[in-house]
Amino acid sequence: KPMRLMSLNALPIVVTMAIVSLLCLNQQLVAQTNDRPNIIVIMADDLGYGDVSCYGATAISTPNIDKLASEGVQFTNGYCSASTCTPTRYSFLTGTYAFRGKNTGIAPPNGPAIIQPGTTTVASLLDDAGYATAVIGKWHLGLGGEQGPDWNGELNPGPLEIGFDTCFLLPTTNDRVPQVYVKDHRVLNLDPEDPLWVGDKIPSPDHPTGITHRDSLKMDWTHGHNSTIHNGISRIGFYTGGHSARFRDEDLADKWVEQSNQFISNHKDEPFFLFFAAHDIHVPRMPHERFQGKTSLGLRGDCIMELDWCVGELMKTLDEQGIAEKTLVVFCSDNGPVLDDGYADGAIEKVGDHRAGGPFTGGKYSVYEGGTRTPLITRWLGTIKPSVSDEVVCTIDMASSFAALTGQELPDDQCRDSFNVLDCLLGKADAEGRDHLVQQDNGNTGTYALRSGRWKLHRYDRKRARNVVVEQLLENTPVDRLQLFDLENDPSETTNVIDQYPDIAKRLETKLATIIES
Ligand code: NG6
Ligand code: CA
Repeated sequence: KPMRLMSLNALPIVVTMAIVSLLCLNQQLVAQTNDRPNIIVIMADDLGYGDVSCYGATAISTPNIDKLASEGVQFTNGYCSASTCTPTRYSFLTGTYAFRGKNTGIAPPNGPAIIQPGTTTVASLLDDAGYATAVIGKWHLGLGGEQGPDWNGELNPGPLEIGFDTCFLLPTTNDRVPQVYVKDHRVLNLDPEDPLWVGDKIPSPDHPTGITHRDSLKMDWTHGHNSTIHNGISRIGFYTGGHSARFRDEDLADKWVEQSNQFISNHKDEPFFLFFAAHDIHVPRMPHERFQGKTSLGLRGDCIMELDWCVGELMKTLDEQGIAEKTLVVFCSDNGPVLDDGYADGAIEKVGDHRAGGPFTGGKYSVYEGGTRTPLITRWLGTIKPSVSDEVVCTIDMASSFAALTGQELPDDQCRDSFNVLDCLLGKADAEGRDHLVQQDNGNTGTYALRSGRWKLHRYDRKRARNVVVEQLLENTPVDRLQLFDLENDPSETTNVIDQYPDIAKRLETKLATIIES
């Protein structure tokens, strides 16, 4: 009896203790979730190492990107994995080298989805970790099943099938048709009475192209880009219809910022992941009127200014929402620079002393450093100590690093080329980056480079390399099949030292072949 009384007396205490411990557990969970920062990856398009002022540009000023760098880690050995868009984006999202995937080269206007549903991606792993996930901006990774995008129906699979909760996209790049937004699975504002047709043949004589109506263009083409005209600019590929869905090039950046700010504000109380895929500074370079003519570098410089403005706007939103200290921001580029990429926009004529690739040789389309060594900055106010890092990190490493940051396990067969360089990204002292990195130009072309410490081996499958000298018209320069450079003494890759160091070249050649074949 006394026992029973005691236990009855103890009951409220037990219940209270249970409630208290449940509350604590709950608080712990909440704390854990709060510890996980929001993540914004801002990926610029075709932005070179030397194109922003914190990386040495003097002909142009990029105050917002510079501020990001001064508040975070500025990498001097930051890379994207390829020197063209689609393979870098593929690798960034999947943590896998693009040469391992099928059809990972520059995607055409009607290209099907390249990343298959079920693949682990940066988005899917953050989705699993409880993040709200969005991609806003340029996609260029294909949409739809094997037949390609059903522009008037459901665009599936796409980002939503690989981990994004929502998307607001330009389907490819803006030099490719069509100029419409895709929101989730549909073309936005499409009038069913005026269906959108995208194809590879001239649709009708009354549909102007850059060849038939060249005089009417507001920006002339120089190579390619002479098919359907929209907004006074002829593009790659043909299309008709979908007029109510079409946008103006000049409004793209504003749209990305507006959509992003909305997403950030809607999700400010939960962890979110935003992939802000800018179109700047890809061709056609047609920034908003308020940026046109504002730099000495012509439209290419004006687009850099517009990109910098976007960065500033996003950071302002984080401040306004009071979440700047809860947000890890990564700024990067998808490949190195190119001046004339098919339109007469004055980029070469106005370049002056500006070196878009900084001290490096080559740019977009090339495996010289300028093709893949690009601005890379991380900022997490209050957590990251501002610094400059010489460690080697790559956009392909975001998958493993974000998995580590959010406590996600990666399946063994996924994200296999992604290294966990989280400590480097967070600017921790003594953190070590990658000891090697494969660079490629496009899809599965067979042209690669392997950086291993101070050494870099180029391996070409053809006799010429593209865009070695960025300040000239795109040219193909003769190259030897194998070249070795000593980045420590020759960061600009001017002198092939393969004859002096045959053993090192052999070691790197074998290592490269092993990675490619593994
Ligand atoms: C090339 C285009 C170039 C650009 C590039 C893709 C021609 C002659 N050149 O084929 O203008 O669109 O593809 O750029 O059409 S990327 O940054 O999206 O990879
Ligand atoms: Ca690009």
